[in-house]
Amino acid sequence: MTAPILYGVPFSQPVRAVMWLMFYKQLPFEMVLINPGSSGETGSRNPAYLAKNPGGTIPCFEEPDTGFVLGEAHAIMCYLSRKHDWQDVYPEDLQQRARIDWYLHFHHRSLRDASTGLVAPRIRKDLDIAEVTQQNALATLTRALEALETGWLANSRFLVGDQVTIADMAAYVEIGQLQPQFTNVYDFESFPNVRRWMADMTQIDGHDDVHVVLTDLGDISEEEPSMNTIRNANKYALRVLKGRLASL
Ligand SMILES: N[C@@H](CCC(=O)N[C@@H](CS)C(=O)NCC(=O)O)C(=O)O
Repeated sequence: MTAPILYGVPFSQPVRAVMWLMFYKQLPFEMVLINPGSSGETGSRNPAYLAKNPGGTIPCFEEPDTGFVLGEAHAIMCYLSRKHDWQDVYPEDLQQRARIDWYLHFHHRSLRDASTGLVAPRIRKDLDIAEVTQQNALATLTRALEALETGWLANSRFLVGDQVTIADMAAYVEIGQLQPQFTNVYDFESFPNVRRWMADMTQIDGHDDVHVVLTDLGDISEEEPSMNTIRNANKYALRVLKGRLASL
């Protein structure tokens, strides 16, 4: 069987979620660099890539043996979990699985705004995100963190019970990136349950592998990185990831 391909860059949050799952389950894959928003040869807006993923977003997943292609991080994670029967991260029990799906749907208009409000304005200058959009995203993020703090994480170790699932990986790649050891652009002081959960997530296999890009980029709270710095961090992380993939 030819290894599946994951298209994207390590800095992308949804790409990291899919990579994390595959590292965690030790599923070998090939990583192909696709730059979000670019129409160049390796860009997500290039016709060759749009033919695979008409939405023009990363990640995109491909199985060369069958030509099967799939976009959307959560769809890819659910597909892989079902295909390989990874019941620990996506249990077959109808209600447990439905609760994970609940979070995965909730995510898109809630925690995802961590990137829109705090990270993309510093990293994706090309998107030119309006100040009002950033403020709205920040308000949405704070409401979502309150929901995690008083609901999802109030009575269980992980988002859905005491086992890590794909819901945790999807959530962490958004808010984990904001922590002091990475971009350092949000104060989690008033969210102790979220902080406790983030600390637990750093111990999950694959965490360090998929976060190399953020460790390399470092704190961006004071000084915004140049496009060149970001490009180099992505390239460096890709080299490291490829090295780790070779040993899977
Ligand atoms: N809902 C999508 C979101 C994917 C997404 O927004 N990816 C960004 C990069 S982090 C992207 O490809 N943006 C395309 C662009 O900027 O044109 C998923 O989870 O896969």
